Amino acid sequence: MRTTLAALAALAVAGGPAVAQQGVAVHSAGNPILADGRYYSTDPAPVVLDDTLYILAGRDEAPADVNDFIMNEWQLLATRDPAKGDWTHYPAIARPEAVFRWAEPGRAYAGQIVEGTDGRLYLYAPVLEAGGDAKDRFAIGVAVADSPTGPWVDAHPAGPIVSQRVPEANAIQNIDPTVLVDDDGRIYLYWGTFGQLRAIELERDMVTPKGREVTVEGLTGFFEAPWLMKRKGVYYLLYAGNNAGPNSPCTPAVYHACIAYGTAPSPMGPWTYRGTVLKPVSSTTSHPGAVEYRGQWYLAYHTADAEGGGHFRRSVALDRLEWDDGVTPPAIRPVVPTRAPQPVPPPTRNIAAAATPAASNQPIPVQYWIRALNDGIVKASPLPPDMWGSWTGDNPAQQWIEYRWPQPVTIDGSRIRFFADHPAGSGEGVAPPARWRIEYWDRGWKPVPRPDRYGTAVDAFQETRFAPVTTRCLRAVFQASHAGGSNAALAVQEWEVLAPRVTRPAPPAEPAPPCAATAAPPR
Ligand code: FUB
Repeated sequence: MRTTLAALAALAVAGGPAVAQQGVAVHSAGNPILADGRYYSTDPAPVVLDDTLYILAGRDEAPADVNDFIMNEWQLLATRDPAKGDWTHYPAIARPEAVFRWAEPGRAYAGQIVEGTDGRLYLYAPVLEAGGDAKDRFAIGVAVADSPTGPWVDAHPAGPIVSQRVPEANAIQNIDPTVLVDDDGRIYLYWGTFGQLRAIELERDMVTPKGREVTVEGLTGFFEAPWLMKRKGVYYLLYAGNNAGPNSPCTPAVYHACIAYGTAPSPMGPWTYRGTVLKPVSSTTSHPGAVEYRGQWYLAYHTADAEGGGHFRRSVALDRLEWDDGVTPPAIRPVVPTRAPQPVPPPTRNIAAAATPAASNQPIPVQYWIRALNDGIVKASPLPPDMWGSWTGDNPAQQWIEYRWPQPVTIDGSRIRFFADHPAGSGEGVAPPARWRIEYWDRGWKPVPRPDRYGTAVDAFQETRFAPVTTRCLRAVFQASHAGGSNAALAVQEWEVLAPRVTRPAPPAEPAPPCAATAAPPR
């Protein structure tokens, strides 16, 4: 890159067609880097320029109860000492419609900045192409600048370099570009989502296709968010994978993603799947970017862990990425995600966190996440992995969820939060139960004594008080509002169980065993 950091700062104030911003100093106590919820940051793409580690990120702006990618601009984080946590934040370095004459505002999805062979910087940016009759109008534009903070100008004013029309017709969603400028100056672009991965070589001008667009195979569970890089002559492709299932090395719940990777001996493949780099994070999407800075490799990704965070209010995190050079090709060791020190939660009457959850429907459909029942997280607009549920399959009219504690506990109340997307009795989607009850184990399942009420309303906790019982297992037994089959679906976002006094419940070291000799549903 031709510019120095001092020149960058001057350029940043100067502005331009895509108005660049001056940076703001931010101290981060750990992950996520921006944690206070003022700015959400997503889809990180790290790049080292002038001995500075930059992270290009999108910006989530969805309200807490909106499940949508509201993303109007890209932002930038910069540091010379990631361990110290001193960052400079450039909150708005480019907007789609300001950079690309042919683009619509919004949907500033996952981009990447790379340094071209000419020393200038190129931003590969998925945006919505205005007009046109493509079924999916996402397209990849390329902007050029001399500073990562901009001003960014369209490097290919004729339009996107990839769309459903160019360089050749395709029927995929053309987002999530990743670019490698190889040691020999050749340039490779990968992109794709929803299980479709494409690659193409580009000319040295960084925008003109060279050869054909190819469909990439061999990367087990590829979902989206490819990240192409090279180390010691080996090509690596990191990506968000979502091959889900109870024994999946990636993720048990289909709405979640792990970060997986593969290797190849040449930039266009063939690719061999190598394993998981990062387990699923707290947001449904996961998105990798990896880079070496001052001799240490880092993985950038995003989570829902910032204040007020969510699946559409994500925040960038950065952790060390280590290599196993004792194998061929060198392997990426699983990344250990870290978080800034968290305040000790106040003592609580809710002892659900100390229990192992279970449910009558086995296997639980892969979009749900039974551990959501007692994770303490309640969302205004939850997605399936935020809850236990029974949609799909052949459900009996009666279903249950259960908590098992390692030792007997004394309890006298419950707070449950049902989810529904259809009213009771509609026979469609997920509905609240017609009625329900709580049972405890005492050499058999028995109704809790003197329950005061069993509310069935959704989107608010329904509290039930009962006379104290001491037990190791507790069940909520639901009668679906539909007679059975796939229409008898139920869902619970959170289930709290209350002890008479406050404690600090800790998760069980090992899954607690069932109380009943058999796991047969109660009568
Ligand atoms: O941020 C929008 C989309 O979410 C990205 O394009 C995907 O990679 C996922 O992170």
